[in-house]
Amino acid sequence: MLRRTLLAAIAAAALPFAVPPAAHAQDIKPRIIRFGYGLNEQSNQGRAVKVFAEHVEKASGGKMRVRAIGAAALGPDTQMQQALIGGAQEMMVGSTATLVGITKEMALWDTPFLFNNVQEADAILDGPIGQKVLDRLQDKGLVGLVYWENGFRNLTNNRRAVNRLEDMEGIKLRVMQNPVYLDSFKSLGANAIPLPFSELFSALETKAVDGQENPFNTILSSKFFEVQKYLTVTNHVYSPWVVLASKKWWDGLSKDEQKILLDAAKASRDFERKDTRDEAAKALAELKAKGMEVNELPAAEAARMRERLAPINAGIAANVGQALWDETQAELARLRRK
Ligand code: KDG
Repeated sequence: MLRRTLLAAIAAAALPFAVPPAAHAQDIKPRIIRFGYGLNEQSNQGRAVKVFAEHVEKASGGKMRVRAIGAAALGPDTQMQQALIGGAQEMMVGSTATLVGITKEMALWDTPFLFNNVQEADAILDGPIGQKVLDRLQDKGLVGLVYWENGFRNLTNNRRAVNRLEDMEGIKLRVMQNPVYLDSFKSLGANAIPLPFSELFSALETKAVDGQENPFNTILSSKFFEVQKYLTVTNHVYSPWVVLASKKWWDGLSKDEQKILLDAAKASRDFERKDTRDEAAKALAELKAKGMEVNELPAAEAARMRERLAPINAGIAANVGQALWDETQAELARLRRK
């Protein structure tokens, strides 16, 4: 009897704190993650952010929700990077090339002709070297989760078909805000003009610039074919995107929440690479169908381009550190011996 009375008393005392399951669920607001990106929603970048969001919501049972904000509505890459560092925005995906002002080791990925194919890119980026570069972001207030594929970059312009290096002479070419891209295209004879991606279409449309360079996917999804006549296939550099989180925000998450985000980032990376490659395989034919005049830079001219750009590598090696440069070259040599 005494035991039953005691239990009843404890239950009665606890009553005010017991929250019915339904009310409990309503009381916990989902954690909202603002995820900014620069291309439009229909692009390979936009599709991959959607996949990331779906994974996060499913794995967290709705407790974490990603608000995907595209078309540089939260500003260009550099502005979003600062917002993450300050903790005013949770996540973004953008070019590694625009990160070199924050983490100099990111310049490794700007190296012209570094990768011969996507297999090499995946092996290096997803291996110890790629992780080492991501880790350098930590003391700058950013967490690099995974690399996505922007892709091999190609040249478009409105002045002339580029069949030999001399055809680059005097072309006002928009480049990313990055010293290697600036120096590379200056050394090729172009008048290189750094601009954020968000200003590129209007700069082409108003003829503030004559041309630009980007992967086929971006040329298609950003409708550059509407304002560009000539497309020259150069594959002059493989360009990664990187999925970033604010370290201020990330450090406040539980280990379970961090694992959900990292797992979703890896799943979206695998989706994005396949989606991007499938789209790129068809993009060239689509761009021709849209009226672009397409040519392949002849092999002899591509060799001249590599030769002309080779001196840039010494500057990159000094910038990223000779040890990291040598490790990357050695790993690439190993992969190519397989
Ligand atoms: O957010 C968009 C940019 O990060 C990306 O597309 C970079 O390739 C790029 C460019 O040309 O700016």
